[in-house]
This record gives sequence, C-alpha cells and structure tokens, in this order.
Amino acid sequence: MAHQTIEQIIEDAEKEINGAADPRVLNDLSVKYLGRKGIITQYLRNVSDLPEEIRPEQGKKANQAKERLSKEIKQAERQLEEKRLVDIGGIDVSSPGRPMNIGTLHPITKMTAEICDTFIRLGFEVVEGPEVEKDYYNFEALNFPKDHPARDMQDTFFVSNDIVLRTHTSPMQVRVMEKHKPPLRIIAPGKVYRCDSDITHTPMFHQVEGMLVDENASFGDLKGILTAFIHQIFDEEISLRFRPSFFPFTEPSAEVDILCVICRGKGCRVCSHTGWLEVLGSGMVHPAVFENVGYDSSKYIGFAFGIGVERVAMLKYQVDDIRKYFENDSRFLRQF
Ligand code: 2U9
Repeated sequence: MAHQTIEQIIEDAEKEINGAADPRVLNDLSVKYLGRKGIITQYLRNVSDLPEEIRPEQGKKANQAKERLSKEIKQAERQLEEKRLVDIGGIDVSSPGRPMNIGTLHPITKMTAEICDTFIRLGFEVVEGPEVEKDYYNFEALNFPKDHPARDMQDTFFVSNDIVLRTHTSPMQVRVMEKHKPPLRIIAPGKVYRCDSDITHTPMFHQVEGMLVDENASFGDLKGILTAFIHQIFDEEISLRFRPSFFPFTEPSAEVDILCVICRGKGCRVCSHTGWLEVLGSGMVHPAVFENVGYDSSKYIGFAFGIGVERVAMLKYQVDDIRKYFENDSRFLRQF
C-alpha cells in the first residue's frame, strides 16, 4: 500500500466509486479510503516519513485527494437516490419543473357578467331557467302562431313535436310574468340554440334579454336604458341609432346600431359599407304577449331587448370569426 502513489490511489478509488450500484457500497468506500484507518488517512500519516523536499507537496496532494473523493462519494450517493426514486415510479427530481397554467374565466362568461352588471346597476334582477323548453314558452306565448313563417327566422332544434332547445331566453320572461305582477325589471342571461353555422353564427350562443313592465314605461325609457348600456360597454362618446325592425313579440320594434368601430362611419368591409354595426334588438312588448300571461294590456306597458353576447364581444374586441370563442385555443382565450 505504501508504495502506491496518490494518483494511483485516486484512480482506484474513482473506479470503485463509479462502479458502485448501492449506497452501502459507497459507504464502505468512504470507510476504505477516508475512514480513520482508510487508505488516504494512512497515506497522510506516512507523509511525515517522506524526504523533506517532497513532504509539503505530497501532504497537499493527499488533502486535495481526500476532499475530491469525499465530494465524488456524496455526488454518487445523490445520483443513486435520484435513480431509486425514478425506479419506484416516483418523481424524477432531475426533470425541470413544469409551468402551471392558471385558468381564467371564458371571455363569453366575462362579457355576459359585464352586460348583466350594467343592467343590475339600473335596477334589473337576473332570472335563469331551462334550455330545453316547451314550444308554448318559446313561440306560442311570444306571439309566434303555429305554422307562422316567423318561426322560420329562428332555425329551431326540435327535441320532439312540442319541445325545443330554446332559440332565445324570452321564455324566461313569460315564466316570470305568469308568476309575478308588474312592476317588473328582469334580465335573462343564458345559452340559446339555433340551427345555423358560419363565421358569425354558432349552433349554441349566449343572450342577455331584458324586460321592463310598468304602468307608465315608454319608448323613451327604452332608448335611455339602451343608450346607457351601449355607452357603458363601448365608450361614452360612441354614436348609436335606433332603426325600425320587426319581431313578433314587440311592436314597434327597433334594432340598435353603433357607428362602425373600424371606419367610424365612412363605410368599410366590416360594416358592409353602411357605416353602422348592428348590436341588439328591442321594442315595446306586444299586447298579445301580455294577454297570453294574463296581464291587462290596456293597463300595462313594457319594453324588451335582446343582446347577443358573442356579437357584442366580437364588436368590442374586433374578433372577425365567432368560432374562435369556442375552439378553446388558450392562446386566444388568454387575451381577454
Ligand atoms: C318577452 C317579450 C319580448 C326580447 C327581444 C330582441 C328584440 C332581439 C336578438 C338580438 C340578437 C336575438 O341574440 S339575438 O340574435 N333579439 O332582437 N329580443 S326584443 O323581447 C321580448 C322578450 C320576452 C316576453
């Protein structure tokens, strides 16, 4: 042993350390080389017997060897422990951490909440109800007579002869009126279904519909409330217009347009060169609807409106294809 050089000792020790497949072997190697009676310790003791000219250098080398082997044994122990954890199917402690993807509310959920909030602040109450609905509540009570062509406007999914997927949330207003007397101020958010699919239509979309019924509601109130809503969602300065329209459940009816957010009224591809973008529909509740729910149509007057949530979100965020909201590409969804 005494005739071995320190370099040879290191070489032998490293061979043994690298070949060790068990932590107990590494422990034995630690004792064998670095222990009280270990090879390096013995070597250090023998240094004092060496000729004086090589003594300091050999002493230094032996101390460095001790430090080096001690580090190598510790590292080999760590590697064996990591391997053991992987082998037992545990965590691979050497693999880099995966970033956590934190979820967010869906942009349509956020837009629905934002729309509802503007009406809640104006005193409206939120009501919710079934998506699978009786033909009576979806059409009949809302003044769409059976076999009337107005039903074709709605591209209905039929569940059976007299059950449909609701094409709007208006059935909720009918249900509330059946149970409660005026005054009423309600909004009905939720999913609706229409058999239609292109870049501006999906078979399922979201609406927020609202209705106010009282003894003295006016078309002026309707204009005031919807103007406040548009200014809240878009911007305080935006121009809007009420354009005559037709719905079976309102008379008179009006659609509300905003000045095109792209061309500011000059006319472009987005607004079909009209300078205006359609945002929502509205009108004074048709007296036939009041009679269907047992309200006296000579005493009560009301107005109603329907807002397509995806449409508002598309205009507000300038998204040109409605399907982007439902593809669930997180790179798109994260932007809102
Ligand atoms: C009752 C009486 C009347 C709700 C109304 C509209 C006009 C309307 C569309 C907007 C875009 C549907 O999502 S959309 O495609 N809605 O234009 N909705 S008035 O009128 C009612 C509701 C309930 C009892």
